[in-house]
Amino acid sequence: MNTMVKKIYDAIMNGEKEEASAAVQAALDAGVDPVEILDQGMIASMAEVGRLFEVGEYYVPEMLIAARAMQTGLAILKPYLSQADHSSAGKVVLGTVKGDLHDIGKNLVGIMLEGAGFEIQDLGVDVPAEKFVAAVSAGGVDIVALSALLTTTMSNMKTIIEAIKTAGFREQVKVIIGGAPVTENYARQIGADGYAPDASRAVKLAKSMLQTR
Ligand code: B1M
Repeated sequence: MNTMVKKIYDAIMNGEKEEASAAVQAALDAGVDPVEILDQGMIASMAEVGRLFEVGEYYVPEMLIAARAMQTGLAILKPYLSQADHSSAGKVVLGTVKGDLHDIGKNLVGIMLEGAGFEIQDLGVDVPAEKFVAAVSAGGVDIVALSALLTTTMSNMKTIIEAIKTAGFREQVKVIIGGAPVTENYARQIGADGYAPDASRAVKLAKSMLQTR
């Protein structure tokens, strides 16, 4: 691994916010590819944090400070990831489902979609079905994008799709889903229109959704 990228990886693992920002900036200044910074430095580091949590070496506080360090680094990286194409590809309502507070992946999906020209309405985390329905009923929404990181909250994606259907808006919007425990098969099972495993493929999926309309 590039030594500058390794510094970012270590700073996030150790939850060092200032070091993470400085290391991201230094890598950008040195011309390191932003996608390499994101994938090998930041996302890989969070995956290791998750593994350490799983084996009982990290606890929730360590996960939390690592997440804060990642968010700080991501704020610096954002303009480099979203080289905005202002073609107004469509409007996306985005959120992490009810009961779930994980927002880094969701934010990344938002940043990449914005960079691809989509207008984003981010409803945040722990978002109940009614809030998605309210956003869709306000009009102008092309895609509802749902994120879930917990196996216990995935089922709320289905609840949201059903609520949109009950409210009579299902034919007007495409629903795309993603997040670590989510699969293509699960998307089919709950009647979502599509699934993407990561943020860049979420952009491709969103674009393809609107082409098929
Ligand atoms: Co939590 N957590 N967490 N956590 N956390 C996981 C998810 C976990 C896998 C850790 C582990 O055990 N290895 C585990 C879930 C187990 C499970 O359900 N199977 C877990 C747990 C158990 C918990 C708590 C229950 C812990 C506790 O309290 N005992 C608790 C739940 C709180 C709640 O939500 N109600 C909890 C809390 C937290 C923190 C708050 C401390 C913190 C989140 C802070 C924040 O987000 N602001 C946190 C963190 C940081 C993690 C890990 C370590 C990292 C998640 C992350 O940000 N990854 C995570 C372990 C892991 O994922 N390996 C873990 C980086 C991010 C870029 O990836 O979010 O996967 P990700 O997004 C990816 C793709 O999934 C995809 O694109 C992104 C990449 O490009 N994607 C989409 C995401 N959404 C998409 C939507 C799309 C398309 C693609 O279309 C719409």
